[in-house]
Amino acid sequence: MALVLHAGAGNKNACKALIAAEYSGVKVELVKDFQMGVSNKTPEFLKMNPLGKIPVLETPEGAIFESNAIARYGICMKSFHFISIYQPNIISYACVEQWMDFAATEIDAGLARWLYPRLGYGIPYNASMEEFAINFFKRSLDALNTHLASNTYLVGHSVTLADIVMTCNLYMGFVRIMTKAFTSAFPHVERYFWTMVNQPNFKKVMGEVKQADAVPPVPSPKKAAAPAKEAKPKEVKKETPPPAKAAAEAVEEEAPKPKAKNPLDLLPPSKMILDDWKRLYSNTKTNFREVAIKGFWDMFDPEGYSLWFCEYKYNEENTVSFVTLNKVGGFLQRMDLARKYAFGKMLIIGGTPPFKVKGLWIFRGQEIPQFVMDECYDMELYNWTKVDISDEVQKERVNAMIEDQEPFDGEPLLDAKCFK
Ligand SMILES: N[C@@H](CCC(=O)N[C@@H](CS)C(=O)NCC(=O)O)C(=O)O
Repeated sequence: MALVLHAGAGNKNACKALIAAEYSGVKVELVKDFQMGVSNKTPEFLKMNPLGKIPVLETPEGAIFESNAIARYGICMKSFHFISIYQPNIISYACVEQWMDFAATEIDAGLARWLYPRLGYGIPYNASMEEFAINFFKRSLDALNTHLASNTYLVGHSVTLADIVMTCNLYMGFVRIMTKAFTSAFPHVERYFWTMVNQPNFKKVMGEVKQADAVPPVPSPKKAAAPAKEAKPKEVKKETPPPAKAAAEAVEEEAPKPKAKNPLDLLPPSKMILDDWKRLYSNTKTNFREVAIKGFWDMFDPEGYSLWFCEYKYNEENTVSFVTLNKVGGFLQRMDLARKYAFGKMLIIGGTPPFKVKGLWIFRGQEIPQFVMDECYDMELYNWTKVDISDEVQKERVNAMIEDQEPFDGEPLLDAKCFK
């Protein structure tokens, strides 16, 4: 009779048990009609795992939770597989345990610190914490990469339980957040991962695995968990809904309200038409100084618009180039709400880390619009200084930023992004 595994299909922790079962020949079946957030919160389920987490394996002698323990159980039920998959001596056995612990505490935990805030799971997103999480995770991947440079499998010369656990933990990273641009720095981990997921026993459970082609965007702060002081009493009493329901509710909460007029539309008309400037900027391909920069100052209306320099407050944390670029890209996406009232240039500066992020913005009005400060949380990650256009040095800095002048502040540009 098959043992029943309580989990949804595709759960990477459940995959450990299912793949281990494929290797050992133990029959394990997924429970029917499992519903995350519902099935694992019933009194019967909580008797099996008081944490209410999946997976749980029901056996004739009682239930087991913790995916590694379940996978071990599945393997140990067939003693000859215990030998082959755990290796035949104490040191190899210890090495299998070592890599299983490494997979849990370094790979899985490290990945969760990076991925979960982006998915809006519990940990709130924070740019500097993300930087830390990625560096922590890369250190673990580096160690794994070094080991795999001279080993096909984690222990010995065939698949062990350590490979099953490690691959399932890496799986979540490869499919959700670790793009090719990220994993190419760890070629032996890549080779190992793709070799493992293409083993027939893995493939039966995981199917065709497709690597993430983009890092999930940072959730908007509105959708992320609100701080306790902002929670309304009515909402506090509500039972936490399952993720799908929570997502549906979030959409409902954001139903469009009647739009109030933007105060910037009530300002006295300006002779500067921002769209004309954006067009000129985009269409000027040669003689940029003479055409675009000159045209900018001819058009610029210092009464209707203001110019601002910004500088990222935590430049010393910009140690990973693609994370820095993503951070700036995300900022520009979130500025979409200001497209009618703003133009911006963001320079990512430096030939080696840490990269410096500096920008120039034109905003309608004499202040940074309040709705931008309120709605785009990136704004507070930067120091903002109003440009004094009577100062020729500052004016020249504006020109250099519009033009992507290189070197900038004595350093090469990693990239320059434009908001228009
Ligand atoms: N260390 C546990 C982790 C289990 C776990 O975090 N399960 C998640 C799904 S992957 C869960 O059930 N979450 C539901 C909850 O937190 O209520 C294991 O390896 O089994």
